Amino acid sequence: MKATRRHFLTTSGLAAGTAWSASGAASKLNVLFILTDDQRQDTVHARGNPAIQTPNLDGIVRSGTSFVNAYCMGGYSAAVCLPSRMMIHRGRSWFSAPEQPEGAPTLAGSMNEAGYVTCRIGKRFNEDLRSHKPFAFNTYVDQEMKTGTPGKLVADRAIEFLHGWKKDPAVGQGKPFFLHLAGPAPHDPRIAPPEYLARYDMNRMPLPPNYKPFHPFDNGELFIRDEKLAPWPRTEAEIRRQLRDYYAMITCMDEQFGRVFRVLREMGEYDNTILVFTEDQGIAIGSHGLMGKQNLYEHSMNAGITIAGPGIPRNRKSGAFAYLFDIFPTICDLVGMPAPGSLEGKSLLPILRGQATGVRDTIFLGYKDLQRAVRRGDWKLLRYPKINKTQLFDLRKDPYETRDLCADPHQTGRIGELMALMQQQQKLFGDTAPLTSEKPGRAEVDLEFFKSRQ
Ligand SMILES: [Ca+2]
Repeated sequence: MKATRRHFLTTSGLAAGTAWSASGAASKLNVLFILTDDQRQDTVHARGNPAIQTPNLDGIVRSGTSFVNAYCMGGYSAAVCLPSRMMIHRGRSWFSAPEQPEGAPTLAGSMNEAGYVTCRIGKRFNEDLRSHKPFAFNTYVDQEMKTGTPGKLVADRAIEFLHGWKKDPAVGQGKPFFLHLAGPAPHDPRIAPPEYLARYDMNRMPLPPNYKPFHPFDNGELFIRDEKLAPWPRTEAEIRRQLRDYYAMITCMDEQFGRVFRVLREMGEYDNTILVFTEDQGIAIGSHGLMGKQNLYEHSMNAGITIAGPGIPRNRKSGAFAYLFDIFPTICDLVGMPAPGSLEGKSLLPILRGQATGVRDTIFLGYKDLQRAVRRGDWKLLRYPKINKTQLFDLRKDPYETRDLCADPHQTGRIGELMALMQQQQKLFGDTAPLTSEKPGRAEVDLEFFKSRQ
């Protein structure tokens, strides 16, 4: 382990002043990049949720550094998975990522250039298909939903690849691997084998602290597909049942990742591998009376990024702001490969090295032309342009966003400053959506309003 660490520090970008060698693979370390689907940041035991069992993901969290203020920036589509994954693989915001010309940089393309054997195993639907093309190996596993065992098909194919990489020169080519696992779990339909369902008592599943029977105003997307996964009012019993299914699915998926880690250990490659674990975005499941991810609350857009590997600080949390599209340049930096200069993402390596406490001071979020949010420090402002509504939360005192401070006269100045910051961020990312409507829609809703749409 000591030798591995020394090797890493002298061959990768983690060592200050180490130049990337253009002669081939800059580092002999492998990279395993796990991207889960619709997994809330708080559904990992080691991230502070005692109610869920995730021993294998816990292992990554305990052996690495977790960025707890990382975000999916939002998206132009109700299938937020698609823009989220496009941002990750193109290293750009959702405003500019779709306009990139054919041949523009992708994470897999950069890893090919860095001398890696690139392999992706994951879903096809709601993915950025163009970013799949540069992978040397790509396997679609959408049929995993039909097996009834979340994560199994991804793990089976990953293990097949790893054996091939080790034993078959045509696959391994004497190069380190970049293995990207992007399966469809724990996205709905939420199916888990009975033994995993049995691990959770439906009647004792903790409700989210911001649970509500229905969302208190019209955010513009109250009846999209995800929101129809439970009737109105959202009852405590229904939310507990859905959380039971969700947690069971995550525990099952976690055990499948454990199979992959076991193979890596048996091959002697685990300590020689950088692990990156994140989710494409979160989901509501009862929080704020919502079910889906078509909103900008923390439970939906906050996504943890955990990075573990030789030389990376262990069992550490960083509060630094990050976007998921920072992963692309960060991985490049970790393997000592210069990131393409055109990316909007920023490398988090200076934070991992302890040379910086942050690389961004603002987080800007958006969903279609219906919602915008900005965060600076602990303050988060959300804006709903179609109804001219604003919310202000102090995330330090109110991490679950339950006390809107917009009507507080002491906050008038802060609201003005954050609205100006939002406009500045719009300019920065090329977002032209209006923040105000001349003829705003009706904001008020009640239970009858929801029932009439059921
Ligand atoms: Ca997703």
